[in-house]
Amino acid sequence: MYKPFMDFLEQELFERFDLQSQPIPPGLERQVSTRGKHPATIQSWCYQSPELRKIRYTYIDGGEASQVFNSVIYPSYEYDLPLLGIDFLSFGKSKKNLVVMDFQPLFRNPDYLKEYIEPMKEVRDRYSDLAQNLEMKFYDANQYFSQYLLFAKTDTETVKTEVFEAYKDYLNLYWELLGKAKPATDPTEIERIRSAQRDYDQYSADRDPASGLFSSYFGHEWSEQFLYEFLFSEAKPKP
Ligand code: BLA
Repeated sequence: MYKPFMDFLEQELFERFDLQSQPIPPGLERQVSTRGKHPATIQSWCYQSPELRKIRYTYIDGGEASQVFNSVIYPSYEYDLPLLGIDFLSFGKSKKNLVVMDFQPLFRNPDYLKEYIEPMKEVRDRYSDLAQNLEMKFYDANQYFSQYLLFAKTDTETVKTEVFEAYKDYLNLYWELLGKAKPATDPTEIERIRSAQRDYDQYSADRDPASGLFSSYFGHEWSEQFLYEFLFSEAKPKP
């Protein structure tokens, strides 16, 4: 379902960046669940490059029951760029697909939004039926999401066509913004960015709507480890 999206991202990354594979804690890189009716496999990849400190993506292949492609790209602490977030989900035979993609802003002051979020408008406007203004139940839409996120419930045919086009356009724009970005040299500024990325991890780990899904497939302990030691590894686990 979303494998072509993952393959495309991988290809882009290897073409554009000098990637170094990053270790994933033992037991978290790949796991097979036999708890449900059908086996489900979860597998993750992690890289870094000089300008991207963490690139991670995960694929859950549960056959017809579940297909998920999730990714976050964290720029190095010298760049205040938004994080690139991708969450594409497909559950059940009904083939309802939820697609979310955004440049997740670390700050919200007008200059920041003008520099990194306004450029998304043009792309978003080309795919206005994929910006559905759905309500968020788990997250606060005004915290780490932009005004121009792609957020849609749609059918499989649209995923293969329009969503894939939109995905490539958003990715291209992200590479463009990264290419133009000037790295900070002021340690105070770098610390401000580091701290904002850490807050994002904490916020995301504590609210991740996938926590229940991970627990049901792989158990509570594995789920907590996956969230706090891999997906959002700058976050501190709840005491
Ligand atoms: C929603 N994401 C969801 C849901 C699940 C996941 C199960 C709930 C779907 C539903 O309500 O039916 C799944 N989240 C995952 C998985 C991982 C994960 C499998 O982190 C990790 C492997 N989510 C992100 C990122 C974005 C994101 C990077 O992880 C940014 C684009 C967005 N996911 C996002 C949003 C929703 C969602 C906006 C709807 C949440 C809401 O209703 O508040």
